[in-house]
Amino acid sequence: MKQELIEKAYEVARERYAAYGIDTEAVLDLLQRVPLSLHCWQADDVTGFESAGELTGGIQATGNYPGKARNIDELRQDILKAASLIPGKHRLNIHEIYGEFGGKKVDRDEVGVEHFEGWMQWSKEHGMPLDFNTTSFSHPKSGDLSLSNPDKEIRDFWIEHSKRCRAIAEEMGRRQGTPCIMNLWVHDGSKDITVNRKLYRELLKDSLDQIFAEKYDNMRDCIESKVFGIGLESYTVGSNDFYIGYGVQNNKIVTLDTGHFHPTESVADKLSSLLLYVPEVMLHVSRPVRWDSDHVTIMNDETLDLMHEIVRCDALDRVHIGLDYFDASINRIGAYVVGSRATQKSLLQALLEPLAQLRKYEAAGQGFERLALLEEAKTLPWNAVWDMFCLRNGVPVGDEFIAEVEQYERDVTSKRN
Ligand code: RNT
Ligand code: ZN
Repeated sequence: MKQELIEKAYEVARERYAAYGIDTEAVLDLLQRVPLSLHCWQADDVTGFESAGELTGGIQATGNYPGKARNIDELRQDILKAASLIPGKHRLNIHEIYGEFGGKKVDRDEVGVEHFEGWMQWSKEHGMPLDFNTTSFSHPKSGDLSLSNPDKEIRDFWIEHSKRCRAIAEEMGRRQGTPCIMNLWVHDGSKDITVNRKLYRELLKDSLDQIFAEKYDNMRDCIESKVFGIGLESYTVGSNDFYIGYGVQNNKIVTLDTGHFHPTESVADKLSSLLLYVPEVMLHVSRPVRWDSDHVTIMNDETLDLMHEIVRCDALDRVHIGLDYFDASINRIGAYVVGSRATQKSLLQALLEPLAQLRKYEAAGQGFERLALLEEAKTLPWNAVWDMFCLRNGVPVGDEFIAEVEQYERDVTSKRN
């Protein structure tokens, strides 16, 4: 797009917003300072580098679009390509199974900082701080129960794994000078009617107590609940109630994955409650199509509502925005870019909301005026501000990134088989 056109449109937008008392320059500055935590697993359908075994743990990546990253170099190359098409500076969220194991069998209870040395160097080189995740799935000991397994040997195995992951996260955080956020999600649950529900939850609670016993300064723990997994439909040990209780009692960050709630439940509405009781919230922004299907995030009502709530709660410094989806049916780099940009576009609209005026109306009981302004705000020229954001960040404006993704496909990913 012509720079001149972008600048002209932005000038008009700036004036339109100024009429509502909104300074678009200040908004652009703010948006610039909000990193997304990009999930590394969109590049290779949650495969990782530990083994070529199947994905288990009640999650599934469907589709077989060609060109998936087959090794760490390809994965890094793809992530950098995606990042070059997303405005701003971002973080990278990796799972334990993405370590550099050098072709050796390193079991999950043997993993150490050395397996992430390369990642830490790479992260420094590219200015992408790391976040981290324990990995309970896709392993012979995953079964239906990991941290809540009544078999002490299996449970201890996963406790050891999780403790080691925290130590790795601590080292990442120490070196990058910004805390590494470590997410703990375990798939534990059962397919059919379960009569010992309390037992497994007691075990999970005890495992978490053991895992979190060591205090660290450079990493933060977050815990992620879920409604159900595939093949684990009747019972999830780490339910929403379970982790909210645990998070409140132990001052842990709670992770809200937008695919992990009942379809009509508003995840956005949870923020203003949770933020009263837990220190921070981590988001896994996804698009659940009828269930936790991990479709690519788009700028739909759910994503917009979520971003609006962060801003309305004045909680940009307490909510971490991570992405979590894995679509194997379309170009994977394109999937990264679409989901990331959709999240940022939603956040931008939230930042441009004429909130002061809306709140005045609300306080005065002027329901019609509030509704009317909310509707008008939807079509204010936020898109011109978005284009300016892209322009200033030196990334493609508008749909220009499509051609870049296609070019990369021709040059790089289509040559993989
Ligand atoms: C699964 C959880 C979890 C995973 C990733 C791979 O339902 O959402 O966050 O998607 O850790
Ligand atoms: Zn998630």
